[in-house]
Amino acid sequence: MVLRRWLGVWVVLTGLMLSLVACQPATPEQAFLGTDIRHETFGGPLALTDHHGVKRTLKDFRGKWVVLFFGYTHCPDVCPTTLGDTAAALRLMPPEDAKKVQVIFVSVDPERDTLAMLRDFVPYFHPDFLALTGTEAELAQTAKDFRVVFSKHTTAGVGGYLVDHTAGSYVLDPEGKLSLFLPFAMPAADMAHDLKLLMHPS
Ligand SMILES: [Cu+2]
Repeated sequence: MVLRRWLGVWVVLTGLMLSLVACQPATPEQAFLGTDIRHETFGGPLALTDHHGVKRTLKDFRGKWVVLFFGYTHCPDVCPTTLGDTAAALRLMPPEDAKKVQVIFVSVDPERDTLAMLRDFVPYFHPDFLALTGTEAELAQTAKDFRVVFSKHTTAGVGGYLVDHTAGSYVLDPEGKLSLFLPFAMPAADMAHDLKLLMHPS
């Protein structure tokens, strides 16, 4: 008899706990770790030339989640770190999800970043990454469209100058609209988390 009574209490308590769990609001894991910018309407056609010499626009990437980053190959820190971390994020994702992501690196140093240079640099991080570049005027317009800034400053070291540039990556949805801004030095696991949440909201 005593056992049955205790069993009854246990069933009631378990039921209560389950109903409490069911009433919990969204867990923190369901929030983006980057900045949600889905309400923003800026952006542009991204009309540039890829590292194979082919003219491209954002429309060519419809159906893909685009991770867009601006930089230059001589960058001593921010660009290699970001490209390496982004490649690591793709490797953390299920292959079928990673295939839906196109990483685009826009070079803002047309003087030194030739197509040959970009062909050597970008696929080193991941074979599917694509570099885009253009004339100074095209790049200035694209940077303005995406609210990115860059400026050269001379140094005594090899190469003669560095290019300060906006760090961090945009994520664009398969229709080409802004979704997230991922800050510089975001861990690969956090990037993978955000991309997964964008692809599979629930
Ligand atoms: Cu850089």
